[in-house]
Amino acid sequence: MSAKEHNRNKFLSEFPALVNELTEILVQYGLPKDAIEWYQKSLEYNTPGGKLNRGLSVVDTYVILKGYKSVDDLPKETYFKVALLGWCIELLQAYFLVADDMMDKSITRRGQPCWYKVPGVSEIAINDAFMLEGAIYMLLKKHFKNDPYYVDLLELFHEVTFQTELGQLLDLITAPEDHVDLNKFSLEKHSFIVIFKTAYYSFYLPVALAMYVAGINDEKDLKQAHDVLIPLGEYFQIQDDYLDCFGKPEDIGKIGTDIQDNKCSWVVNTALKICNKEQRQILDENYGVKNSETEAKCKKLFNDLGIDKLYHEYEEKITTELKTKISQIDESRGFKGEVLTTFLNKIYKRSK
Ligand code: DMA
Ligand code: MG
Ligand code: MG
Ligand code: MG
Repeated sequence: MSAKEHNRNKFLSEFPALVNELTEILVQYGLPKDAIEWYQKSLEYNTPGGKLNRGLSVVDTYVILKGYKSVDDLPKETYFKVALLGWCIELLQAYFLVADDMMDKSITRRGQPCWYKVPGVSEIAINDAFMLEGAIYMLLKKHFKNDPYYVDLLELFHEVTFQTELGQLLDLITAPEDHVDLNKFSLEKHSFIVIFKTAYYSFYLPVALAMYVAGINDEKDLKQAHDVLIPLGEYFQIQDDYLDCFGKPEDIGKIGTDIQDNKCSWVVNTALKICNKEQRQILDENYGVKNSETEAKCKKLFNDLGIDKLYHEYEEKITTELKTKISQIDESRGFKGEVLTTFLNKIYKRSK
């Protein structure tokens, strides 16, 4: 087994105990058995099935900041706490995804039907999403209440959640179902949307959490981390947009919906920037229309425009820029550029 698989399995093995803790809360409240089983099923269906990059990153970051050689060198109690924070991000992610899939009318997620598509769930998924978020604060209170950085953790989760919701708001209102107006799109608007809806919670949050636990939390260091992780998160969501159109469902575990959903994605914004008048007309007539023929016409146009090549050029350019930024990190107070390099290596040229 590779070290990567080992770390993932170790992290996964913490999850059942957290489900038990959350179950115990419902038992204490005296909830009936069917409600307890429903919550357990929602937790298990929606939380552990993904790549777990965000959750694992809390552990990886802590290990690097504290100078441990491997995850196995952490004291048991410390491992439990950083892994728990990792699972709190995965719960946050589960909460966003359950809601996102309803709002985006998606079909599959992580290679299985979206939660709201599971027979008998439908709109109950809205409340299930809230309860996935609620789990974070029950767990934080139980395990961090007496730590000096407890309020920092709470404020960070709350602020990042709000930022993500602002990004989702802008993503949704820029993609109205009944009115396609490509003039509303731009790469600048795209940048704003993706920084808010993805970069904060997926990239800044895991590192900032590990920094608080490690006690390396000078404002200057949080800013250094932020200033690399936000553009890195923007790059990650540009990959997500690219893969929505050009990725294989077997790889990404979901069927792309951005074209039919009229999304302000990197792909369409890049096309809008370089297309001629006739091509623009094709987009005006076919983008955001809910059927697979119009979707195929858009995909053909994206191929004709060489979006694929532009994407690979973007990927090389941003990677070089980020490496330069990372090389300039001031490590005098204990923060380490290696934390950021590890992140970059995880996503560079990803296909899933
Ligand atoms: C992702 O946006 C953002 C959040 C907060 C879930 P998206 O709709 O592009 O994600 P996906 O492609 O995974 O549905
Ligand atoms: Mg979506
Ligand atoms: Mg979405
Ligand atoms: Mg997407």
